[in-house]
Amino acid sequence: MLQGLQDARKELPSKYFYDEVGSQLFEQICELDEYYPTRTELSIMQVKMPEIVSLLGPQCLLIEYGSGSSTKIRMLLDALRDPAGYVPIDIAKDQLLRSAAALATAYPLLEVLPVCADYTSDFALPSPTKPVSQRIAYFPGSTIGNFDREPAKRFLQQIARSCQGGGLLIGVDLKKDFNILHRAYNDSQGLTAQFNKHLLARMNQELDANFQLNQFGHYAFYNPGQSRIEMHLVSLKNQTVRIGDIEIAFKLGESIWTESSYKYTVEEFAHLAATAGFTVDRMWTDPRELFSVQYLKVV
Ligand code: AVI
Repeated sequence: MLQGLQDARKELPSKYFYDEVGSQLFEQICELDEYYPTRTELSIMQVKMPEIVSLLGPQCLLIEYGSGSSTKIRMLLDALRDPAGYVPIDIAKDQLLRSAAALATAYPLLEVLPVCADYTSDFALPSPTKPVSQRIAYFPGSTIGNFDREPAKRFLQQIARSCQGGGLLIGVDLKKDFNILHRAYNDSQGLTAQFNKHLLARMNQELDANFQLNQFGHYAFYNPGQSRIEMHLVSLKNQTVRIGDIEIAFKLGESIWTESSYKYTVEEFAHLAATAGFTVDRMWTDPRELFSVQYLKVV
C-alpha cells in the first residue's frame, strides 16, 4: 500500500477491497438497479443452462477462481449431472471454509475441495476421489475486467495450463453506451463511493493511518481510449495523511487510482482468449448485449 501511495501516480491494488466488509458492500452493489452485470449474467446463465450442461457433460470437475460466498455456483451445481467435485479457490480463508461447509451440506453427494490461495499465484489443484471427465474453470462476474491486459493474458494462460483438455466458463462485460457504465459505477445510493473509500477505512484500521474519508471524493469514469472504467479517490484539498510513521502529501485534485474495469467487444475478447491458448466455443449474450457468458475451450 505504501509503495503505491509513494509513487508519482498514486495507485492501490483493487484486491484489497475484499475483506469481510468490502465483500458485503460489493454484494450490495450487485443488487443495485444501476449495476446491471450480476443480474444480466445470471439471466444469461438461466436461459442457456441446458446448453451449458450438455457442453460440460457428466463428471466434470468445477474449479472456481475467487469463489467468495459460492452463490453463483449453485445454479450450475443444481443443473449439472453428477459433477466429480467442486474446487472453490479464494484468499479469504474464513469465508472460504464457511461457504465450502455450507455447500457440502446442501449437496451431500458433492466432494468440495477448498483451496485457500491467491488465485493468480502458483498452487496445486486437489484431485477428487471420483473419476474426472474434464476440468472446467469458472470465472464469473467479469472479474477478468479488473486485470490489465498483460496480467489478464497471463492469468488466462495459467487457467489453460490447469485445465488441459477442458474449458473455461467466464463472464465478460461488454462495451456499451458509456452512460450506462457511468450509472453503474456512480450509483445514486453512493454504495460504490462507500466501497471505494473502504480502502481508506481499512488503512485507518489496519495500518494505523489517519485518512479523513470525507476529504476524498469517489470519481469513476469511462476512459474510451483504454476501454475501461477507472475508479479513483480524489483529494478534496491539500492535505497530509499519516500511515504509521510515514507522511504522504496530497495536493488538491490529486488522485489515488483504485480500480480498472475493462470492457470488451466480442472480437477483442476472442483475440485475448486466443493469445492465452483458448478458442471461444460458445458466446451468449442478453437481448441488450450488455454482458456475455462465454465457454472457452483449451486448444
Ligand atoms: C468485481 N468487479 C468485476 C467489479 C467491477 O464491476 O469491476 C468491481 C466493482 N467496482 C465497482 N463496482 C463494482
